Formats: sequence, C-alpha cells, structure tokens
Amino acid sequence: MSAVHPDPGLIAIAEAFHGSGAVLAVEPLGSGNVNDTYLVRTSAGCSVLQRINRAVFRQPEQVIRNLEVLGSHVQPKLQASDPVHPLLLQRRWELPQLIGSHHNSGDVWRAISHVPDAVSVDVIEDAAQARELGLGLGLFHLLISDLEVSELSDTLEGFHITPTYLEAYHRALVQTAVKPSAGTERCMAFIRDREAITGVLEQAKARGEITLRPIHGDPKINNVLLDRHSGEAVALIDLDTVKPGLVHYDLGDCLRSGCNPLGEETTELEAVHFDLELAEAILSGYLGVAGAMLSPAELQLIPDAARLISFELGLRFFCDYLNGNTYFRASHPEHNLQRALVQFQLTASIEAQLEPLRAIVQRLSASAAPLAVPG
Ligand code: GN1
Ligand code: MG
Repeated sequence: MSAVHPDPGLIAIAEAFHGSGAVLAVEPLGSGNVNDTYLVRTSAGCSVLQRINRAVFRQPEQVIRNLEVLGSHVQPKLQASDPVHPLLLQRRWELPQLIGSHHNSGDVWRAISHVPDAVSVDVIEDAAQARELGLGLGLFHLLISDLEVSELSDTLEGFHITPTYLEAYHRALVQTAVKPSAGTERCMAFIRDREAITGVLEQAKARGEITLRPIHGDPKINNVLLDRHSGEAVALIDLDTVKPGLVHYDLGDCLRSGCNPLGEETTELEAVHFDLELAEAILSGYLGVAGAMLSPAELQLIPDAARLISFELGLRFFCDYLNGNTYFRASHPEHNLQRALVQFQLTASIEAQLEPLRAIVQRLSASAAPLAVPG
C-alpha cells in the first residue's frame, strides 16, 4: 500500500500540519474499517494523518481530547526511572502523540506521530508473535490502570455493550432490504441460539463483580505495532476508543483476532478456528505483565469475553450488512455478511474449547509470577 497518493487535496491537508511545501507524499496506511488513514512523508520524517469518521465518532473533539489526556498520563511514565514494569527499561515502548487537529469542509483531520521501524500484521504468524500481542496489551493496561475513568469521555456510546447491538440487530431485521439467503439464515439461527449469552459481561458489571477501567477498545492484532527487527510489541495504535470500559472487551478482542490463524477477512469459512496454543501465548504474555492487576472475578470471565466479543463482532458485521453496509468499509455488497460468518464460525470454535480455555486461564493466573525479564 505504498503508491504515492495522487490527491492534491490530501497534500494540502497534510500541509496544514506541516507547513506549506513541507509534504513530500501522502500514502494510504493500514487496513482500518472506520477512519481514513494516511502516512505523510516530510523531509523531517513521517507522521500519520487521519480523517475521523464522523458518522461513527459524532463528537470528534472528544476523541482528540482523550488522546491529549492519555498522552499527559502515559508520557511521563515512559520517561520515569522506576517504570510501572521493569520491561519498560529493556524495550522501547511508544505512545502515538497528537500533533494537531484541523477542520476542513465538514471533515475533522488529525495528525499524530508515527512509530518508526515498526510493522503490523493482519493475520497471526506464530505463538511468539501472539505472546507479544498479549504482552503489549498488558503493558498498555498497566500504563493506564491509574488513569481515572472520569477523565476520559465516552467517545462511542454503547461500544461493546453487546445487548445494545442485539437490539440494533432486531431493528435492522424489521427494516432490511436484504433478500434472505443461506448466509442470512445461518447468521439468524446462530444469533437466535445465543441471545441468552449477550448479557454475560454487562450483568457481571451491574452486579458490581467487575468494574469500569480505562481501556483501549480496539486492540485487535493489527493495532499492536511490532518492532521491525526484534518482533517485540512497541506500541498500541488506533486510540480513538480509549475510554471507560471493561478489560474484557480488550482481552476478548485481542484473543478473537490473535487466535484466528486465517484472519478475519478469510473466505475459507469452514476452516476458521480458534487456536488454543495461540490463546495460551497471548494470555501468558498478558497475565505475566498485568495479571496481578485483575481480580479473581475479572480473571474468571476472560474465556467468556473471548466468546462474547467474537460473537458481538459477528453480530455487528451482520447488522451492518442488513443495514446496507453503512458502518464498516466494505469492498463488495456481501463483504460484511462474509465477515459475520467468519466471526460466528470462530465463536463456535471458542465454544467447543471453552473448558480447556478456562483451564489455561486458571493455570496461568495461579502462577501469575512476574514475567521473567532478561538480565
Ligand atoms: C473497526 O476501523 P478498525 O478496523 O480499526 C471497529 C472495531 C472492529 C474492527 C473489526 C470504532 O476497527 O470495533 O473490531 O473494525 N472499530 C470501531 O475489524 O467500530
Ligand atoms: Mg479502530
């Protein structure tokens, strides 16, 4: 994805941040489904330019403000001589910084710093990489664990509140212009059989068993940057949904995206499965860093979260398909249906392995010794 972008409008927008004549090129970056993201090259280095999707983030100023709050909280911790985890003395860890924001013809553009010498992958490669995903999420959670949730705005109301997606789905079923097909029947039957599980996290929250914390909101595989040379996790990107939530939304998203060896865009539906070995690697990375932060009730719900967030994403993709693909960027009309079927297949695979997954969480949390740091 590195062809020089031909749109002179984009150069002008990038120049609003970097100065007239400073921009050498603007290129599409990443594979996000919501915002438009570009890499900006200037003679002084690179930055990341994004058009915030206003149909999704209705108050972009809150997104930008949260990014500032996050930066002020985390940046001093990265420079401290006694960091929140000794690993931070041994590896680089970066937090993309806000450069500025700019309104242009109804669009809100934002520039953030670029993390150099780092890559992201859309599909997991091996267990060592899975462990880095978990470890990266753990470091991120640790760094924000003492940020008061009241300091963060809710940039996307209802995000990961599964019962509200179920309600939206029922509304979409009534209004949809989509014709029934084998795929839609399959999705509808799958959802019907799982309506009862949609409240598992929200009910535990309502009972006071688990509490709101600051979370990332979208720590899927390609939002964890890996050092180009060592493969170590060095940053979490895509910080628009950093807001109050449950750690389970993040763990569920990390597990569902990192343990699906075919990736969420596969068309080999019947081969989609959840890989337990990868799950163990993610969880050992995560719990080794952040396990001590979690309560027994939080630990116990991790397997349910993997199942739920995978199911929820299937529900969200299917609902968007029924609504005419207005939320997730789709490259063909059936794209979101195909994505939904992948997530449901993955959910079924998680369900079939829930007991061994529970055993893994139990074993790893019992031995939640601090991660061995090479001397
Ligand atoms: C969206 O835009 P992107 O790809 O970072 C979505 C996530 C989904 C993801 C699925 C704000 O993220 O919740 O898990 O697609 N983000 C939002 O690929 O809805
Ligand atoms: Mg995102």
